[in-house]
Order: sequence, then C-alpha cells, then structure tokens
Amino acid sequence: MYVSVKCALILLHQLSFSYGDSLVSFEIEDYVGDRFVMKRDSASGQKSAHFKEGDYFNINFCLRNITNVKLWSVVYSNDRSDDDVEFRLDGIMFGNLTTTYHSNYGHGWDEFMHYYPKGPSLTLSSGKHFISVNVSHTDYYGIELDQLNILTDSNLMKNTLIC
Ligand SMILES: [Ca+2]
Ligand SMILES: [Ca+2]
Repeated sequence: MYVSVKCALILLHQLSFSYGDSLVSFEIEDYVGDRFVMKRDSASGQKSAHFKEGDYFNINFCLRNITNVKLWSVVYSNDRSDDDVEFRLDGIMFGNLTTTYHSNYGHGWDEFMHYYPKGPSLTLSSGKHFISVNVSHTDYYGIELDQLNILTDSNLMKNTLIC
C-alpha cells in the first residue's frame, strides 16, 4: 500500500515560506476507523480520534506540482499523563508531538491545544505522498488527535489533494 519512497523526489533543506503560503488542514477523524472517533464539542469538525500506544494510521494525498511542505501544528487533547506521537512524510521524520501532564477530571479531553513541532521543511514532487502517524507512547488513558495543519508554499485547496 505504501507509495515507493524512491518515486518521490524529496529534498531536505531549510525553506523560508513566503507569498502564496497556505495552511492545509487534515481532520484526523477522516483518516481512521470509526472505533477511534470521538464526538467533542470543542474539536474542529466536532470530532477527534482517540489513540493508545501502538496505534498508527496514514494520511494519503496527491500533489499536482512540486510543493514545499512543513508540519505546522498538531491539535490534540490529553487528560492525565504524557504521550509521544511521531509524524513521518514518505518515511522521513516530519515532526514529533510530546504532551505534558494535563488533568481536568475527564473534561480535559474537550480542551484542545495546538502544538508546533520543530520539524524540517520538505520539497515534494508531484504525485502520491503519505503522512504516517505513529502513536509511540501513551499513558493508560491515551491521547486524542483532532487536526494536522500543513504549511505549503502553494495556494492549495483541500480538494486538490485528493488522489
Ligand atoms: Ca495521555
Ligand atoms: Ca477534528
């Protein structure tokens, strides 16, 4: 199922995004099975997805042109102890999310926070790509992911990313 990495020309380098930048949002609940999806009033789209250690999923998308991309932010919630999530793009590390202890007696699951990973900018060829999300560590209660925001140097619309 994975797109061959060698088909995707990927260059690691530092970019300065400027005119024409756009943020593309991926709703996590759109990319996982129903058993993960949680209804949350404060989440984007009023839904998020709940994960525990060892869970993983992919977000597949297609580009029409060479595009520079960077993982801008991850929107998540947590109620209790810390968690770690890894994001890769075509197999290359794209960013990490590490949560910290946060507790509101169960209400914390509906309190969504933005995390800004310090990942690289990647230059992607046109064609198919995938973001793989690996929930590498959680406490007993897990973590919820609401939304990924990707910064691009093209004026992309969500519906142009469909393969
Ligand atoms: Ca947790
Ligand atoms: Ca959402």
